[in-house]
Amino acid sequence: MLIKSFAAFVIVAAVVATAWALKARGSHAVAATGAAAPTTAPSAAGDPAKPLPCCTNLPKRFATGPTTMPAGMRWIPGGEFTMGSTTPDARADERPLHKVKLTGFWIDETDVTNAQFRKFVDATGYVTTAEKKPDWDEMKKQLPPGTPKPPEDKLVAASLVFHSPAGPVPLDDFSQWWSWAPGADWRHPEGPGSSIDGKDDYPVVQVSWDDAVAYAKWAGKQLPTEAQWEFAARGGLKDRKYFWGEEDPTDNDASPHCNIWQGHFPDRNTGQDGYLASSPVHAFKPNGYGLYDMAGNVWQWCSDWYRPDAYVTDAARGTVIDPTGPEQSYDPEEPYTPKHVTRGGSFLCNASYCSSYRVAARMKTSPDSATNHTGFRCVMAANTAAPDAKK
Ligand SMILES: [Ca+2]
Ligand SMILES: [Cu+2]
Repeated sequence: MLIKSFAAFVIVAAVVATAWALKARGSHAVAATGAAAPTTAPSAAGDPAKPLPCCTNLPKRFATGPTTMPAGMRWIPGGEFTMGSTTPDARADERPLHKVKLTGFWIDETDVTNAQFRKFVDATGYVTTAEKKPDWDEMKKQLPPGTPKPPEDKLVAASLVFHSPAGPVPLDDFSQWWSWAPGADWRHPEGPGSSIDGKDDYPVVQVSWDDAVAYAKWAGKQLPTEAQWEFAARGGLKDRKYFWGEEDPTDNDASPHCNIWQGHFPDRNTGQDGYLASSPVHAFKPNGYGLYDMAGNVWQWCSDWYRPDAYVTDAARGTVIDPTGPEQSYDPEEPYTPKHVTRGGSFLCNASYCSSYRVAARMKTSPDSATNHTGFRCVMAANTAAPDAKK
């Protein structure tokens, strides 16, 4: 059964912490993927997609990265960029603008797909967070002191699922469209009765941050830092609002750039972009770096802890190099709940509500939360051995 009331929602708050974020930020966020492959190893000179005329025959010991292109990954040349946004629709935590310098890295062209995640689960027997009964002793650490223990029939394996309400609802009450759904997990993203049959090339969803990290470790990769994610998402464009430029998405785009919500959130989705929910990872055109779904489709976990003032701290340090985020999470909207950053927005994002498909938009979600619009992709350092091509 689904929890319908806000009160009941609060009770299971530890695993649904993201929903607060959405509510408080005016976002429904709780929440992508590929292109052509470089043919040469990355070098200190940068972009491996461009053969280096003078050093393609250098001995391997001069190379700084894998000598073969990791399958399904793209090389993001290092560089300096301006992180954050000050556009009128930018949220407070996207400010101030600050300079970031990054070492080059590999990043998955697409979000991790159902087929890829299945390989991981088949190989390891891994059980995801959503498939486990919540541990009240852990949950209560993330809740205000004195929060009563939920009834046993709510403390079951479950996850958050979006349901479109029948009509317009107040946008400050996310419980109108998020339900705590027993039986919802990565194989059943919308709960019992739903499945991922025929969706091998869709992004895996209903994965917690812990699940994403477990997958990444198995694949010999990592989750991207927030700075890596934003740099990669910008696709080589400088100071743009979207990976395609400045043009705001509309409900009638002849050629939509990404999978978001058209119509009236959350009760009427026209699906004008072709998808009412998530889309296959190659459904929309990639960005300038050949990366798919760096806006819309599903949110993507990053490695960083979330703090709203993270950029204030970074800006005070001058140009920051390969930042990994704050040492500890703090979200004043939910001070007891640690949260990691999510990026990219999802098929639920709409300009009226959160426009989180902007390259600088940030969201935050507790590590044990999973939803049917959150997935992830991985990165790999340049000096890592190329992982199994299929992972
Ligand atoms: Ca859509
Ligand atoms: Cu959104």
